[in-house]
Amino acid sequence: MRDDIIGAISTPPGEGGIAIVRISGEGSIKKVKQIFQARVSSKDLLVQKPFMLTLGWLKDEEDEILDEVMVATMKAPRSYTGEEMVEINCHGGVIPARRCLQRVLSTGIRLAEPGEFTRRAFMNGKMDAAQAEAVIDIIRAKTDRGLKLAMKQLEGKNSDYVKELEDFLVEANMLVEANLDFSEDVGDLDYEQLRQLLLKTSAGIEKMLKSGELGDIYKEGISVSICGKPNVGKSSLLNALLRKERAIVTDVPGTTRDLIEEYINIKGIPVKLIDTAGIRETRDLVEQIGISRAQQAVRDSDLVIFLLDIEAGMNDEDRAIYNDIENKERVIVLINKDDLMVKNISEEDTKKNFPELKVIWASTKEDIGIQELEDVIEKMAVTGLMDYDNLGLTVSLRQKESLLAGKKYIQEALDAMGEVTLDCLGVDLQNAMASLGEITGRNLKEESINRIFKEFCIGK
Ligand SMILES: Nc1nc2c(ncn2[C@@H]2O[C@H](COP(=O)(O)OP(=O)(O)OP(=O)(O)O)[C@@H](O)[C@H]2O)c(=O)[nH]1
Ligand SMILES: [Mg+2]
Repeated sequence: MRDDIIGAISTPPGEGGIAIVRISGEGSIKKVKQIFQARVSSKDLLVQKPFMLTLGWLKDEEDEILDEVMVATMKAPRSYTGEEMVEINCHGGVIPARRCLQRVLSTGIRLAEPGEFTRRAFMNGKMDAAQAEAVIDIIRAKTDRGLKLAMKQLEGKNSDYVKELEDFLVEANMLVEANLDFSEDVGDLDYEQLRQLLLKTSAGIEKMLKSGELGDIYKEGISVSICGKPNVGKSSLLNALLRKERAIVTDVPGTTRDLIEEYINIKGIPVKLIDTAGIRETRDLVEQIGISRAQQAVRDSDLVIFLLDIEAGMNDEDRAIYNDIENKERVIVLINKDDLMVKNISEEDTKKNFPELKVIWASTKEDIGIQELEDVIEKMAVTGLMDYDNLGLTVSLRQKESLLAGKKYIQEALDAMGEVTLDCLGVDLQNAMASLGEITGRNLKEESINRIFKEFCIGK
């Protein structure tokens, strides 16, 4: 672990009110003192109270003023990284921030690697691995709900939950070890007690995995494609959901020829909406390509809205499109243009044709059924997972792998109980503990640590 002084611009590039250059490492304040002159000349950064801002100027090599800045100092271990830190607030904008950073680096401070500040926080015990992963989720949160979940992880909710499970394993391991060492004193191993402990742990892991699946929906979102034959109102539906005229709408069949993707937030779930070209037989090459893209989008998306035009009714063309959709349980049927007088689709028709499916009667023109559609999308996205809502955990891919490995070892122990020697059982338990231990990352290998931080940006 390197412990030199690192620096980076921590605010995003571009124009802004201010930009912040962050510096961390033993001796940071002394370095900045060399290039900073306080407005009130008696103020000395070295003795300034931590977390207080000092106004002054950043000076270049010729002692000319580079920028007017505010400087905050923090002393170890009371900082983000746990090290001595300085934050220089300079004027926002690409050039001031870059010049400020250059000046900082000219004092011998090294440019930080992506995620290095957070990595140092992790190394210095300021946060565990699960919490470090939460930092990236916070930065990338797409909805309030996603942010809330990430904040819980940062507070240590995942870690607390895993620790509870680890305690069960420790207890189980103690039972086994006691019998290994002093079998005459303790009598035979209470297999039933051991079994209960392992089942409890395994159930806890399963709950965490399910909660993670739910968390993923709020974190990563889902994709929803809109399909149907030309002119049924697919683009009108996209616009209605977006509440803006995004896609071209005309009464000419075959208006949309390419995929149109837009993001919306449905009750905290980030949803990628995909409007597609109306599917039909055509000799037009461009339209053909659009249609094959539409079919691919329907295959790839999590949910499919299948549109029908109430006036046009349902003909063989519609039936063919519907029959081509795989996994019908992810389909929502939307009968559009319900504002029209002429209705060629009745409730009996839909009951007959889509007995298992959710059918919504809508008019994109009159804004009817759009709210209901949103409700249905939300409900379908979280089907089977709502029971785990109260746990409120998000689980990263890395954590998921550790949980699955832990579960596998516990299952092995359960299967082998009574059939193998106690020390074999002990090995399974040790492996299970090691797997769960990876989540908070006490004994994480360099490679896994790198994996956590490789997604970070510079300056975080
Ligand atoms: N009366 C009525 N007309 C609608 C409604 N929704 C769409 N339309 C009309 O239907 C026509 C086709 O709408 P689009 O949204 O372009 O249909 P589309 O399915 O995207 O068509 P393609 O892109 O050609 O596949 C337009 O003239 C719309 O104004 C509705 O709810 N009621
Ligand atoms: Mg269209």
